[in-house]
Amino acid sequence: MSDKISAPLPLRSVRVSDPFWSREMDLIRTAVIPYQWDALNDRIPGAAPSWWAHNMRAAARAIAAKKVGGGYAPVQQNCGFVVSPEEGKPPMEDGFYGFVFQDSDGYKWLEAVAYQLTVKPDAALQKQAQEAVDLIRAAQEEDGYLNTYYSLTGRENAFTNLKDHHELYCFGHLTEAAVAWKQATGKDDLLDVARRFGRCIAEKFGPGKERGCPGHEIAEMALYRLYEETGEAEWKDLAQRFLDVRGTEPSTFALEENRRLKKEGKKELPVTAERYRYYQAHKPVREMDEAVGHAVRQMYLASGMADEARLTGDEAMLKACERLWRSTVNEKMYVTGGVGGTHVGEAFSRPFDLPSDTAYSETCAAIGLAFFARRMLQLTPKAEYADVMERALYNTVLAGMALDGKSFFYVNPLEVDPAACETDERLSHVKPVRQKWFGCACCPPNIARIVSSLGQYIATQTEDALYIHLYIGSEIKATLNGQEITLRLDADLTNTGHVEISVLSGEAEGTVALRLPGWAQNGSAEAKQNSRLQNGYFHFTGVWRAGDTITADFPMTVQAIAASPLVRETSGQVCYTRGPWVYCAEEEDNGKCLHLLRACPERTAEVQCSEKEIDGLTVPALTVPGKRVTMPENVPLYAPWSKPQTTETKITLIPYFAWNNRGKGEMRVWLQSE
Ligand code: FUB
Ligand code: ZN
Repeated sequence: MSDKISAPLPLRSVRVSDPFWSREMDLIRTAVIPYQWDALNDRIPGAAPSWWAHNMRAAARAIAAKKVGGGYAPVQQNCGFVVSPEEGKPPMEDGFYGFVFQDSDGYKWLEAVAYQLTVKPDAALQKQAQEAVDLIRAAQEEDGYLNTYYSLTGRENAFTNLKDHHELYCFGHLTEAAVAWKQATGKDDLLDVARRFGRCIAEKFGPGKERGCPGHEIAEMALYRLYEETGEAEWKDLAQRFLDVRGTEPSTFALEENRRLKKEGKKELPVTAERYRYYQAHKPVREMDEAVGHAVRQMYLASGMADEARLTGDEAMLKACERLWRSTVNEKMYVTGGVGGTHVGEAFSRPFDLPSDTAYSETCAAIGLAFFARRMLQLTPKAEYADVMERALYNTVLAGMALDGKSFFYVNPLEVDPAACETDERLSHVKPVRQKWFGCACCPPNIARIVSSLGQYIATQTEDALYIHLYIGSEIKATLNGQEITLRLDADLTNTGHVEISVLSGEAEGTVALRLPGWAQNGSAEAKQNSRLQNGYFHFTGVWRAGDTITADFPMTVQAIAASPLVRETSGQVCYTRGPWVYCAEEEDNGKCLHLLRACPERTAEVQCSEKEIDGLTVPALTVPGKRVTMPENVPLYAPWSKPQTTETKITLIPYFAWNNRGKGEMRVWLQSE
């Protein structure tokens, strides 16, 4: 295990001032959070209903009236089915609606609010969030159980379907929110709710009790976080228990399925683990070597595993994390930092199966990849982890939200033809425009929470070293060998690639390490100390005093990128990147039929960088040389081959995150090359 285990700085120690990212964070505070609160309360006309506040209130009423589970009994459902009010009838006051994991949406919202309050206190926002906290508290049962689905539909069925029914997932999100709320406000109210639910869960599935583990992971990393916040070992023990049970035989998922089958008088299933690959429960976690199954779950599991490796020094777990990392980023990650090649089960596909148009690349999965990357960085500060984290954050995560913060993508394809996705069943998961909300709205509040906690991704520190991972302008209070210094980080990753770090106050001895980004291998960094390049970080060691500076230059060269020849879908295609940004072509700039464009990546001298305004935001755009295949009139479906006729053209590219902010149209990340 590396002796360089690092921790993110407390959120309030990193004040983001970067023009680009502060706009994103402000947008979340001023537009996204109020919008999402309205969504959770079903007040957005024309948007899919959330039912979050409805379910919470209904559960709170049922609990107050001691009528748990009395109101409404929907047919037995899987997580894939949503309960809606009966056609033409208003919702029942005591009915549960939505997906079984609907509770989690509000928890994520609350977590985002807590981060925002940490960096910028706001009494009105805190009051609103307190309403949500009070509502959640009221929806908790006497024994600590908290899940509106089961409280409203039949508590006696609680914990009978861990595989699909997400109780432990909701607990995980509740816990993440509770820790963030405690850190923001100093209040224990939500933390106590999480603890009480945690104890109710541990009572049933804790060490020495019934074997069980989450069907959708997140509880693992949330429990480690609760342990780190409170120092209470019971949470670490429960997280470990979940990790240890996962993938062992007899499979707990098979056992619970068998209990249901037996009740129905049906034939029971073999209790082997292999059948639960989709849930990452096909083998013991320390033996895992390939990213498989549902992509968000896989990323969340890997994050929890990395926490376990970090907090317990478990070498076998670390090795498993490294293998999962290699599988993810070497074989299964989109150039945009998205993961999940297939919509069938929102899942990882086989290695190198990365189709552009049918891609799933769920926003939450890219967020999960950023979680995993940050944790791998904490274990070992290697630039490649930060490269991937940056790729996910700057591209797929941001693409998940419109520039005005009021509509969202769940699926993030790399090629869109609106006419195709509006008519072709195989593309029914791909939306050509962002949506106001979703029946399954996991992604929008997930974006809100990760962007609001951006400070946790910029830097991490050990006892004697501060690692700068992301070049996002900010003021950072760090501690080196017990002494505090305040640094200012200025960075321009939209134009020059110039970075400056200056010590504003304090004096401390130790190392300040700067990442050499994968996209700027000829970059340089200078300070009064000599630097040592290790694992892709320039290490500057010495005494730091006010006025000291480090300057770095990371050339923002435009790069033409090809995928491995093993990726069938992008064979012969090229995509452009510049710094952390991945680019795409849109119909708005380049006309229809983007598949007829031919990029000319060898003509590098003709590439131009410029600025473009998109919905009020100035983004760095590119113009690259290319050709357009001409289409003669009345061309038959088949004709004798002849060299395609082309005309010279300039292809305009914009950063992928900003696509679809100028109306509906075609989009392509990968262009055919000449
Ligand atoms: O199942 C909960 C969340 O909903 C998952 O993380 C997403 O993939 C969506 O299925
Ligand atoms: Zn999602």
